Amino acid sequence: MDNEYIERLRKQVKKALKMDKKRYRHTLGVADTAACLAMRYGADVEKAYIAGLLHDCAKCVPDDIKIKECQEHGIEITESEAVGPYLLHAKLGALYARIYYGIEDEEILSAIRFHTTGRANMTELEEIVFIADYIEPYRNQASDLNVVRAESFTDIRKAILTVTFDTLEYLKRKGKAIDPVTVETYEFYKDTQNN
Ligand code: DGI
Ligand code: FE
Ligand code: FE
Repeated sequence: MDNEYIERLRKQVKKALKMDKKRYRHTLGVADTAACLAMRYGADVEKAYIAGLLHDCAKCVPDDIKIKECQEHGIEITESEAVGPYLLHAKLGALYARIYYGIEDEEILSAIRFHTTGRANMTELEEIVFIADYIEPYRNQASDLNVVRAESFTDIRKAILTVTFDTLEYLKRKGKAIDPVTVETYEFYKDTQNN
């Protein structure tokens, strides 16, 4: 990895997340975990690390600004994103990665873009960042984390199915608006297990 370049990105993202103490720690956890998963699955370790480092770079932007900036940049706001603008940190994060962090690599940008909802038929890098976000060492809320953590390193697609199933259950329980893309992710990964 290009250590000086990565160190610059790290400092910049640390500053961007300084109002949320635990967010930077989570960010480093995701970057390290994504790099480990890339090693396991033969993906590009540096790209995985960078995508992990930047995946939540727009997390600390106030929700009204998220909406305003998405509108200004022609980013589509879905119904569930209008109800829960925090979801927009993924799309906005990809935009910030490009314009503020100089990331031109489309694989990295789409891994950031889809890290919250996932999508059907994710690229390997998208899968890695999606899962790393859920299993990184500092996460402690999900009930079956140990199962998902082990599964992530043996069968990442099965792990994605477990995660999306649990997320949908959680959203239903909480009565939150479910984005159709989250459902598409679940359906797709369910089908991969049956074939
Ligand atoms: O940003 P992080 O907290 O690190 O993680 P994240 O970007 O994966 O966001 C996690 C939250 O997003 C979690 O509470 C579940 C929620 N989420 C995922 N899919 C949907 C969703 N929330 C809504 N309302 N609708 C969805 O489809
Ligand atoms: Fe996120
Ligand atoms: Fe995250």
